[in-house]
Parts: sequence; structure tokens; C-alpha cells
Amino acid sequence: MSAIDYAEKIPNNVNLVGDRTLQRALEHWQPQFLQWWHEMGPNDFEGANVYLRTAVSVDAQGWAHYGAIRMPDYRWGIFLADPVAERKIGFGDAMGQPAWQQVPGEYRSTLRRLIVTQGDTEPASVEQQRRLGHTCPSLYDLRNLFQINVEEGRHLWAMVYLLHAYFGRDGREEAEELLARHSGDADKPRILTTFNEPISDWLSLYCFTYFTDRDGKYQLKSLAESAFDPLSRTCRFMLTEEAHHMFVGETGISRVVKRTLEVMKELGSDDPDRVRAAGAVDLPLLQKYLNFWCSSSLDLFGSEISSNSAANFASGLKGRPDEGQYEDHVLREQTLNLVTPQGASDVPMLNALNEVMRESYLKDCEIGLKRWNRMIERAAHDFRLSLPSSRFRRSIGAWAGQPADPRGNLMQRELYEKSLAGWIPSEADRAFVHSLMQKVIEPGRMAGWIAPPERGINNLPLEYEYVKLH
Ligand code: BYC
Ligand code: FE
Ligand code: FE
Repeated sequence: MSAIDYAEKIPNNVNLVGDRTLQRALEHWQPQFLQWWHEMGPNDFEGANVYLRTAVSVDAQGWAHYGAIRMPDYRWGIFLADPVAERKIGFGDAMGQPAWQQVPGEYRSTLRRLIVTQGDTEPASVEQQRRLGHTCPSLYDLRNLFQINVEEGRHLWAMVYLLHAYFGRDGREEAEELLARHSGDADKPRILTTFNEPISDWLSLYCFTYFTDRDGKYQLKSLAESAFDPLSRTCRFMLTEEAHHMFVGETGISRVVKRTLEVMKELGSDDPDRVRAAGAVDLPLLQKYLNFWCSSSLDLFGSEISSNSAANFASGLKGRPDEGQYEDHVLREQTLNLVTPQGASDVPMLNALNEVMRESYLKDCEIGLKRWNRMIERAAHDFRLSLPSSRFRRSIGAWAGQPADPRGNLMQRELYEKSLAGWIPSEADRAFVHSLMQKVIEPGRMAGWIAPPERGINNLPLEYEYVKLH
């Protein structure tokens, strides 16, 4: 295990003391980060004491320390997973050669672009979620929101470390730009589509952490395969934290389904209007939220046919998630049959890797759906939740702008436009969900639209005061 020096201004296991120039660059960026957090983060809660976990090592056991802390005092640190001795490149044309400890000149700008794109999503999500604290369904949920927020802040630190340590002046400029772009900003928006969508209610938060943080899992897994070893090690450790973000999404939606089923039982009816009148989220409404966030997150994998994906794989910059599970790691001889609106064709596998990744992502997304549908089935209701087709409501790639229904069938554009409001949340749906969002802050209590979780955090009881607001 690599030791972390907590006496340092910036907790780290990268021997920052040994590199004065890098240390100074990061110490220069740190106040800018804190200023950004103060302006763009959950700033109405700066005085609150929050029961948070902080990464203190990269040891599989005991990598986190739990304790109550004010968020601006969170120790955002830089942690890389321990190096693998003699690590070799695991895929692409340079397979078998030693992994890179420095950035090869010819890949410098591509690699920087990948790191910047990854880094950009982290503060974006904090910005998107910054007002949710005012409508939390419980202190338990409030704490989870803030846990995710501080960790996304740390993920930004992870990428900024790479930019400062390996990309010189360009890297330092990019690190400043990461704080200058803002989610939804008209002039300087965040880079990727989903990260400019507002997250103004908790149902959206659970969908975002279920679908969009899961894109994070897949992208980080593919970057963890990178020939650029510092990137690989950074992403491997980030994945440890990511699991909790997806847990919040999956259990959040489970708790909504559970509560809705309880209300349906009390009413003796599954009439959506009656469910709403009773203050719960009717299942068709939940389906619309799933349609919205899933389709948006599918865009994050990029185009079905992509020369970027081919170049990134061939050069060893970005592999497939769990590259080791495949037999062929070079892919020069393979093709994939892809269906686009122009018809079916065989595409070189290297150019189809975004689609390969999107498909494994969708399989992972199915797991929660199965769980929720089992709950609905056990309650003896016929309704089933489902994932929208990857052709539905796409803005990126071959299906962008195509009038396809959630099952993937192309239809007349006029009819599509008319039907869309029934497939994703309408203004009225959003207004209803917002009306449910009333702040509940008595320890142990839950808002009426969501069931309590099965257990508290870190073996503490559910009644624990996870956030002390004053
Ligand atoms: N929106 O060949 P193409 C996370 C751009 S989530 C806007 O289709 P490529 C997190 C693309 O950038 C994980 N633009 O795709 C979750 C390219 O532009 P440039 C984030 C898009 O390059 C929750 C052009 O279109 N990490 O961590 O193969 C909370 C043509 O690209 C979009 C990463 O994404 C879009 N949806 O793949 C907090 C990993 N899609 O470069 C955090 C790093 C594509 O020609 N990024 N474009 O100007 C990548 O690996 C790739 O950039 C992408 C796109 C997978 C995003
Ligand atoms: Fe993250
Ligand atoms: Fe995350």
C-alpha cells in the first residue's frame, strides 16, 4: 500500500513533496477549485456537518475514513491505484510493449482531449445537482448527495493532477478551463450533452446516478485499460468510489417503486391519477424519467461508427471495459454488423467500439430493471418497466434526430413529435414531481413518495443525524 501524507496541503500518494514544480502548480489551482466549489457547488450548506467518507489510501480494505465534516473542509486528494509491476499494453497495435509512464508526443493532444472530456463531467455533475439539498427526502439522502458531490470534486482533482503532471502549460490551461465552463451555460457549456441537462428533482438524481454515473463506470473501465499508466491507475481508484454513486441510483429507484406499490395497495388501484393524488410517483411517470435519462446517457458513448474510437483503440489510449475478457485484443481482422437508418452493413470492429461499449452498458442497465420488475410482479401488477431502444431520442450518432419510438421503430415525424410528450416527462409531469419535492430533515423520517432504505450508512442506524444542519 502507498502511504498518504495527511500533513500535506493536498493529500496524495504520488509523492508530491518530491516534485516542487508540480506541487506549486497544484497549490495555485487549489484556491481556484475552492472558489469554484463555493460558487458552483452546494453552497447553501457550507455550514452543515456532513457524515462523509474520505479516501485515505488505496488499500482494498479500509481505503476510506468516515466522520462528520464541513464540505469546504473536505480533504480532496490525489490517489492512484498501486502500480502493477512490469505492466504491459493489453490491446491495440502496440500490445505487449511496456505501458507508458510518460505521454508519447504523437498522442499528446488526443490523450489530453480524453482526460479533459472525462474531467469536464465531474464538476459538471456537481453544478447540475447544486440545488437539490433544498428538497431532500431525508437526511440519509442528503448525506448521499453530498458524498457524491465531494467525490465528483475529487474526480476532478484526479484529472487535474494528470493535466498538471504530464501536459505542462497546456495542461495547466485546461485545468483552469475545467472551472470556467459551466453546466448549461449559454456561452461556455460543459462538453458532453447530458452534463448540460438540469437535475432539478430527486427522481432525476436517481436516474442520473443510475444511468449517467454508470456511463462513468464504463468510460473509467475503458480508460483503466489505457497504455498511459498514470491514467490507468487513476481510473482504477476512481472506480472504487463510483460504486456508491450507482448504488444511490439503483436503491433510490427501488425505494420509489416500493413506495408506489405500497400506495397502490392502500388505494386498491393502479390508476396513475389516483397514485399521484396520493402523493406518489405512478409507474408510467417513472418510465418517462427512465426514457429521458437512459436515452441521454446513451449519447455519451459517441457515434456508432467512429474513427476516433478506432484510433484510440489501435494506439492503446482507450480499451474496452474488462479488455481481459476478450480473446482478440488487436481487432484488425474483425467486423461488426451494424444497423443504421441507411440499412445493415459490416463495419470494421475498430470503428464500432463505441457501439460495443454501449451494448455492454445496456446489459448492465438491465440488472436494475429486472429487480424493479420483480417487485412489481410480486405485488401482482402487470405493468413492466423497460429500457428505451438505443435508437430512441438520440442526438449523437447514426440515429441522431431519427423519429424512432422507445421500441426503436421508425415512424412518421409528425406523429413522433406529437407522441414524444407521452414518452418523456412533460411540463405537467415535471411540475407534479417538483410538487412532491418537500424537504424532510427530521432524522430517520422519509418523504411520502419514497420508502426508507434497508440500512443506514457504515452500519449506523437510519435515525442517525447524517447531516447536522446547524
Ligand atoms: N455530447 O467519434 P465520436 C462520468 C463528440 S461519465 C457532446 O462520435 P468518440 C460521470 C466527441 O467528443 C464518463 N459531444 O465519439 C458521470 C467528438 O468531439 P471531438 C465521461 C459528443 O470521440 C456522472 C465528436 O463528437 N467520460 O464520468 O469516439 C457524474 C465525434 O466523436 C458526445 C468520458 O466520456 C456527446 N454525448 O467518443 C460525474 C471519457 N459524444 O473530440 C461523472 C472520455 C461524442 O472530435 N471521452 N461527442 O471534438 C471519450 O472517451 C470520448 O470523447 C467520448 C466520445 C466517448 C465522449
Ligand atoms: Fe466521477
Ligand atoms: Fe460518479
